[in-house]
Amino acid sequence: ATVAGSEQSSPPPPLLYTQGQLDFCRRIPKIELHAHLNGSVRDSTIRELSTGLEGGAVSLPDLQRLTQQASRTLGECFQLFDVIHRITTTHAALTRITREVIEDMADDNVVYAEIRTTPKARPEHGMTTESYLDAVFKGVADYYAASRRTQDIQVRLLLSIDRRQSAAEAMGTARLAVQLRDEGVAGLDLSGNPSVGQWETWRPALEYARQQGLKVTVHAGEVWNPEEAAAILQWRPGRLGHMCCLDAALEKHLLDSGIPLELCLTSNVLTRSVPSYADHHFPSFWPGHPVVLCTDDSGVFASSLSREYALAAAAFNLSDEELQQLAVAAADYTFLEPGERAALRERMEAALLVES
Ligand code: 6MZ
Repeated sequence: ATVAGSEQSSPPPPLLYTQGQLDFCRRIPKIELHAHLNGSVRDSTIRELSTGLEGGAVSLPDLQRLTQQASRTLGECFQLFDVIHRITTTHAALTRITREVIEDMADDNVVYAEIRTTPKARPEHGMTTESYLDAVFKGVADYYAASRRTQDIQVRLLLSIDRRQSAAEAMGTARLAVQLRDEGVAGLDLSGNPSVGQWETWRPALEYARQQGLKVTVHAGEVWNPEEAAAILQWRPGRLGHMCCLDAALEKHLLDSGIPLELCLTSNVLTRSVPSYADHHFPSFWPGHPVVLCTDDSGVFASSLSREYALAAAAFNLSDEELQQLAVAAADYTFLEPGERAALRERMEAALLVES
C-alpha cells in the first residue's frame, strides 16, 4: 500500500531491460486496453500543431518545459493535458492524431486496441460532442484506407467521462456511448484528475450505460482515497484502472472481486502513484488475478506497449513464456462480444512465439 500525491519531480532511477527483452516484446502480438487518445499523441505532432496557433494558445516555453520533462507529477500531467487540448481543437487535428495513434500501435504489433477519449464540444471551432467523435471515427477510417497490412489491428473506442464533468454532462457522454454502440464504441470510462470531484456525481451515468448493456471501466485508487476506491469496487465495474493506493482490506476486496485490472507501470511511476517499478503492485495481483499491461498515455510518458512489457519483464523477472501468457490473457478482458473475443484469443494463440 502506498500513499501518492507527493509533488516531487526528480525522476525515479532508470530501470534497465535488455535489447533482447524489448525485441521479444515488440514481436509478440499485444492488446492495448487503457490508452487515452490525447495522451498518446506523438511529441513531434504536438510541436507541429502548436506552431502557428493563433493568440498564443500555448506558450512555447511552457510546452517545452512540459514535454521535455523526464518525470511528471499528476498535477503537471493534467496541466499538460490542458495544453494538448488547446492544440487538438479542430476536427482535422483530431482525425490526424487518431490515425497516427493507431499507426503507432500497429507498428508496435498491437493487434487489438480500445482507445478512450472524452468527446468535447468546442463551439468556437464549430465542434459538438457528436462532430468530435465523427472526426475520431474518420481518423480510424483514414488509418484503414492507408494501411497495407494483411492482418490488421482491430480498434474500438471507449468514451470517457471526465471527472470535471457535471452529472448532466456525464449522462450526455453515457447516452452518446450507448447510441454509438454499433459504430465501434465498446464501452464507457471514468477518468480525469483523481483529485477532482465525487464518485456519486457520475455513478448514475455509469449505471445508465450498464443498464443499457454497455461495459464500463473506472479509474480508481490513482491517489489515496480509500472511501472512493471502496465505493467503486462495490459498484463492480467491468474493469478497473490503476488501483495503486490500496490498504490491505481494499486489496483483499479487489482480489476477491476478480475484476480485471488495467496496469500502467510507467504512468504510475512517473506520476508517483507508486514509488518505483520494483515497488509496483503488479506482483500482488499477477499471476492469479486478471491483469492487463497498458500504456495509459504513450505520448505524455514517452513509452509504448512493448516497452511496458519489457519493463515488467525486467522488474518482475518474467520469462518470454510468461510475457506471452500475459499478452494472450488480455483477450478475455476486452469489451468485445463473446464471439469476437474468442476469435481474438485464437488470433493471439496462433501467433505464439514460445510454446508452453
Ligand atoms: C486519469 C487520465 C490520465 O480524453 O482528451 N487521462 N485520467 N489518470 C490519468 N493518469 C495519468 N491520463 C489521461 O485524453 C486525455 C484525457 O485522459 C484522461 C484525462 O481526462 C485527460 O484530460 P482525451 O482524449
